[in-house]
Amino acid sequence: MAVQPTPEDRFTFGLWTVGWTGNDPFGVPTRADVDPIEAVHKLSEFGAYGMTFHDNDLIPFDATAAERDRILSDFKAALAETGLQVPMITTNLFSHPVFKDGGFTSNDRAVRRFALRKVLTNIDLAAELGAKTFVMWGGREGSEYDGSKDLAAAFDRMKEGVDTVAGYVKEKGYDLRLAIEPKPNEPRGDILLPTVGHALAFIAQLEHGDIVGLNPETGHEQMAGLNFTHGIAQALWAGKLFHIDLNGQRGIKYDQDLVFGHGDLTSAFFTVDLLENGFPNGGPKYDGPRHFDYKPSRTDGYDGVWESAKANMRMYLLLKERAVAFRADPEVQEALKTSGVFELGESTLAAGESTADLLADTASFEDFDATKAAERSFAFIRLNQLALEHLMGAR
Ligand code: XLS
Ligand code: MG
Ligand code: MG
Repeated sequence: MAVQPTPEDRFTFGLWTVGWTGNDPFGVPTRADVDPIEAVHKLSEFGAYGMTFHDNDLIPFDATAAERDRILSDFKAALAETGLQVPMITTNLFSHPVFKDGGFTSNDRAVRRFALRKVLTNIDLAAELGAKTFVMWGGREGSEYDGSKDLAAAFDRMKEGVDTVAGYVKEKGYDLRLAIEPKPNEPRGDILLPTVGHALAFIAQLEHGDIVGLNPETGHEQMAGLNFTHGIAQALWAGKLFHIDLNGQRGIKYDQDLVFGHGDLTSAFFTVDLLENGFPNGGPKYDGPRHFDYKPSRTDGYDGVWESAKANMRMYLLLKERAVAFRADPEVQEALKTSGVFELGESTLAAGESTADLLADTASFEDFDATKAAERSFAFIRLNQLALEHLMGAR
């Protein structure tokens, strides 16, 4: 089937995705470094909307000010030439050995101050490039041994760090929001803010939580055995789905970062259904970039790298086509109705009904026939079969 991505689809890629050279804990790189300028041209040629990056994907950790300026000016020239946008940037607080015990929550205060300075510099760069989202993935904010961290102090320092950065964004008047990216483990044994739920609860404790939301990643929730679509649904419902990292994962294991849809395909279908069609009873919808955070397998050369970039967009567009057809199918609408999906959109108490009114309503309890109500078949299997048939192109 012919699908052609265009910038209107708002597909974006991390420079570190197509730029991953294949090094893993057991092996050295299998590919040469990618030239960021070439990556800009390739992605734009394929129909992507934008590119994202960690500061050090583009600018080496130890670059001089002059080197930094030259790299940025070449990069900006490539962006201007292609029209590719930079809607998000993020900071590398995990590669350099100085961050081996974390950035914002390192036990070493001098490291924490250095990490904060690194992030604040990068916030200025985000604003300069017109990014609207600043992702914060705390890959090294965690531990291997429970006794090595005062966890309450670690949460205090994490809060202090995020609030300092958010306060700086406000002080500068930047049109930028922060998005925390949860992950349960890897590279640390356990990472703080391991899931969407933990991160949402953390944001509620912040002073500047109004401009702090989430950047959930498909595989990160699935590494914990959790349902990614449920995770982004709760973030959306809370008004906190600021950005999204789409990829593929097969069950509870290391972070596979497969092409989107190459992991749990059924889950990917429902993710796209939610992103494109929204909740069946209405409600908040995601309108940000569709950002791919994947790793082209180290078995592949650059032919495979570029093909895999296209594959992410193609998988998304094919799933979108299937998800739109699913919702438009009159049989599906009928099945949704039979299953009570629209009934769930009705408030449980009537408009203006008080708790006293409910207590006085004998039909709701004293005269309620629980045995009869229990006989209802929700017909969820038929509904799911319809979804899978649409997904398989059988309808
Ligand atoms: C790693 C994360 C990382 C973030 C950005 O697992 O997915 O790539 O998205 O730092
Ligand atoms: Mg990942
Ligand atoms: Mg990610």
